[in-house]
Amino acid sequence: MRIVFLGPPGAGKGTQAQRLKDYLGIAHLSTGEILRDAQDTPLGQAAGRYMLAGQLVPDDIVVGIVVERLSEKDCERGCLFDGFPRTVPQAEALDRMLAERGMPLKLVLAIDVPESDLIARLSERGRPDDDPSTIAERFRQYTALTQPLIDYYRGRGILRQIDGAAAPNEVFERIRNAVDSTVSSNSH
Ligand code: B4P
Repeated sequence: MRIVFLGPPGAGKGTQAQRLKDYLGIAHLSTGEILRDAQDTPLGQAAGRYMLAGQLVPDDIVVGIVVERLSEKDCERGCLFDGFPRTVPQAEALDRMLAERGMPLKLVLAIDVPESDLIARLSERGRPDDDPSTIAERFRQYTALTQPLIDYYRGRGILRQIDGAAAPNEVFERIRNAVDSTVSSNSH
């Protein structure tokens, strides 16, 4: 099973991907986490400058990371893409990578949360890229570059929108229902 988590900054992609990974027993690929873990390397330092400015890291850097991670053994059984793709060129690159492996994308979960809730969540978390002006830039980048992916995947019939404005356990129940119904319709 290949699943993408889409959503604005702070929608809970990382929070829910952790739970779904445990539920399905498949690999979890978070580009944000990989980039943060690489902060002591030249690549991580280059990426960190974009992240601290609230901007997306260039597509070639991110796609390179995903190509490498996807070739690891644990991704053979399936993978949750958390925060990737975030641009149309990244989505096209993912299509090519999965086609080469004969592993089509089955489901895209788009988590919706009102912007006022997102600002409150991120301000509370307090990561270095969670200060007010950086948050504002991250929202601008999301609207301009990532939101078009909603239509990209809706057109394929694999998009499910999830209301993410609830407690994490409740949001997970909604996600689990969407995943279970996709699994059962794929098995027919
Ligand atoms: P990410 O690491 O993907 O992070 P995010 O969008 O900030 O957060 P996420 O939606 O995962 O929210 P979380 O569960 O943590 O990206 C960070 C940066 O990396 C990007 O800005 C970009 O610069 C770069 N990057 C990553 N991928 C990239 C790509 N593909 N291309 C280019 N650049 C890329 O939740 C947030 C907070 O809310 C937490 O404190 C959590 O505890 C809380 N929370 C979660 N669910 C909640 C709920 N239901 N109710 C209340 N609080 C909740």
